[in-house]
Amino acid sequence: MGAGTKVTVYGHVETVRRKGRIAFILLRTFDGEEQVTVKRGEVSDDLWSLVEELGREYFVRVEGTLVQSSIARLGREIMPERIEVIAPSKPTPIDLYGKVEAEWPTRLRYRYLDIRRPKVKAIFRIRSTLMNAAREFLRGEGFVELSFPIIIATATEGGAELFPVDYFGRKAFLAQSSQLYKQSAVAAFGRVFSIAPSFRAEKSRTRKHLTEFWQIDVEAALVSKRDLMDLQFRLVNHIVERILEENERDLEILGVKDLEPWDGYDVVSYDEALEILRRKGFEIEWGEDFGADEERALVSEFDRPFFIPEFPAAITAFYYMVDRRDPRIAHRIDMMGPGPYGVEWSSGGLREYEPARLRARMRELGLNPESFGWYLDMFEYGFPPHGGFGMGVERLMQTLLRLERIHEAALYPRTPDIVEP
Ligand code: AMO
Repeated sequence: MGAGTKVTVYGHVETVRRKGRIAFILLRTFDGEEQVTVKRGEVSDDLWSLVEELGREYFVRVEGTLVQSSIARLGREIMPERIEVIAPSKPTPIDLYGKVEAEWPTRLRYRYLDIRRPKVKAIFRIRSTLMNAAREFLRGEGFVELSFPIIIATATEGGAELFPVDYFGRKAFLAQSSQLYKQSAVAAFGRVFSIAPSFRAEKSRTRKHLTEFWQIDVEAALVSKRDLMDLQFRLVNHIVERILEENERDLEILGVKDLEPWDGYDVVSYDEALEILRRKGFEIEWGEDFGADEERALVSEFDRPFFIPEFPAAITAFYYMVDRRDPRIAHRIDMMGPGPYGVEWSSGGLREYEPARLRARMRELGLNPESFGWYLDMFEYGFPPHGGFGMGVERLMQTLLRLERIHEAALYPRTPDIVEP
């Protein structure tokens, strides 16, 4: 749009400032903002009196001429010929414009209004880029995108964290992950992924837990642990590059200045991670998983992503492969985001694909192999060695966008306390 162009814009009225015979309407459009400058005498009396009636969040249509202006804050302004109120607004219960945000619980209560704020919109435009970039990257690497069932009959990530579904009188659950299904598909396609919601009935009220979150779930035949680490590293860097290309203004709105692709990643053994933590005063024994405090302390030591490429077998899920020489170790790989906003971004690893070993492993972990009927059976039919990972979309956003709490990365976050709106 150049100077003096006829335009029609739609938007919400943010402010109307009147200075004598001139009024400035700041309009929030779907993808930015516009200033409408109304001069008494130059517009019809009807239009001038309509300006008097405009209130915040009125949704209006403006027809006029767009002109460049060196004094307007946006460098341009619209001189209106017609303004039409399409939908008026009640006064909003939260301030959508001020620098000071409403308290988080209040923002959530009115989330449908909160998401109109430029900062919130910036987060979700970036999320849109992230989703697309992940898809684009994985397809480029020869992965086939599939959709797996959301209503399933088995726990995949621990029985206590299931949301039950009454499935015509039978017991079913919301999927905790695509784990069993993505593995099944790898024998057919070789390289598969899905981007889908996961549901965990965890009563965790932390800065990094949601009860409904999205995973980039990836599985590949014939991969090494190094392949899995490289793939994830390149995936994350591709996402970062795309965000930098497509969301410059959004990053500015969010005040994120130092996002850039990383020059590499570190690999930190479980034992080394224990050492770092002990040096920092944590009392943690070999065999324990890292709690929230430990994780925070660990990631703050790093300024680029790192992988922990093995874990004690006793604390890893049944589907991870146990080392053939050292049964205390399982080939689970966690990818950790670095820095003050760092969190675990993904878990993954090599899978057990020999049915007898898998059965024994389930028993060891106190699971009943009988309840994994089809999943165990499928490994009897020429199943290729494979591995994969599940990366949390909101977790990744939390680190990249420096979000204090993960909930800000979900349009309508679900927590133990919140299921509405
Ligand atoms: P895991 O349970 O570690 O592994 O989940 C994978 C990733 O999903 C994210 N995540 C969460 N994000 C927000 N809120 C939660 N409550 C939450 N729980 C997990 C994290 C985590 O790293 N099937 C395996 C993955 C695999 O091995 O392929 C799994 O689900 O980013």
